[in-house]
Amino acid sequence: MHLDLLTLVAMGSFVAACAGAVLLVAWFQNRKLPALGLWGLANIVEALGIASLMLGAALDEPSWSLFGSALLAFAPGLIWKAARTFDVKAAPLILAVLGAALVGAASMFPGTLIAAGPLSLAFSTVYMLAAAISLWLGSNDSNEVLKARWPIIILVALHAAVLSVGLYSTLNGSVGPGEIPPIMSLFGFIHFENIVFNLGTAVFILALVKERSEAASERTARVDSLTGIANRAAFMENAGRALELCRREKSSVSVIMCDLDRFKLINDTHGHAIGDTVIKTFSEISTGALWPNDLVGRIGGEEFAIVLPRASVEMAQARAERIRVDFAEACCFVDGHRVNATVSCGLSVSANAEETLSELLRHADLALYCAKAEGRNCVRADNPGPDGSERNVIRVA
Ligand code: GH3
Ligand code: MG
Ligand code: MG
Repeated sequence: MHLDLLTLVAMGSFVAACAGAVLLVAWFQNRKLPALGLWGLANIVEALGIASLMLGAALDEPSWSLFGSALLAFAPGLIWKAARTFDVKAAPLILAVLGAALVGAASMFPGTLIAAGPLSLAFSTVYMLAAAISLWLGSNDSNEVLKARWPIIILVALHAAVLSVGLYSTLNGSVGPGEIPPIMSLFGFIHFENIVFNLGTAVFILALVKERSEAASERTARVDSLTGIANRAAFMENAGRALELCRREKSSVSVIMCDLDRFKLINDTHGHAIGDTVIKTFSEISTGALWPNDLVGRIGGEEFAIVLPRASVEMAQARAERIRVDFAEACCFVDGHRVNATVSCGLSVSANAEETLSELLRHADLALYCAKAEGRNCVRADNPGPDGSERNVIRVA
């Protein structure tokens, strides 16, 4: 089968239209992903642009060629907008349309119609470069690592490079007006790369969106919705890792269990909304008292656990005491209600982190039980006996 450049160009238009349709369907299914819609629209605009150029050449009608060149400058503008929208950055439509508008405007003057093609290529190169840079800058966000971002950055940057080579060759006059270059030429390669670009970016933008939504669901599954801190599962996982680190370092580790006092009564007296505010206030106070490697999690309704790596018993006691006092002060009044909420804390310490997390939590729980039994609003520490076997609970405050 003999493949000529015109057939390859027509295939490029068809592939762009198909890729655009797939992305638009994906966007219709989830309207919260505007980047997909914009990228799909860009592909459709490009398909129409190529078709218009071909029509212009076939009919020898310059207005179709001009329209095609303008569309081919608009499509990369939309890709730039899509890339920025994906990272929630501003991308005014006027800037995305600017290239197409200037291509159209520049061709209005007598004798300048010939400039439409190169000008369109120049804008396309700039938009692609800007899109690649924007996607690359987005990868610096340490809260979100998306593997599928890199193939897109590479494809977009490569496309910008190929377009710039096309622009250079066009300006160099390597192809005369109206002349169709052979398939085995630079222009054949450019159109082939265009097909790879449209197919590749469509696949990877879908993968990127999927990766982001999966990462978001995973984050949501690990965070307590009321307080925004780690939930039980995430806390246990993180705490297990922190404990393992302390064990390897043979450093001490402390665990504090906190349980809000007579919380059922607070709910019954002041309502569930006030109860929720009290829980949120406790989470804010305990988070504020943490040092960089400390961990806190909501492990039950009104129960929280804290892990303090490398903390001695004195340090853990001081931290628990500070949380207790600050919380009692903050929750004296809540939204105009005299709530007088307090918290009881139990803590356990392991000198070289040899105990398991569940053992440490159990010992902290025993100390917490004593704090409750001894009147609440206090801190008790579970203390290993001198030989590490016998344990007794000591009064802290
Ligand atoms: P104690 O001092 O012995 O700990 O008594 P308590 O009343 O705090 O303990 P209890 O276990 O009897 O009650 C806990 C209450 O916490 C019961 C439950 O309705 C309430 N609770 C659990 N989760 C939430 C929540 O998300 N919001 C609110 N407002 N209340 C909650
Ligand atoms: Mg409880
Ligand atoms: Mg309680």
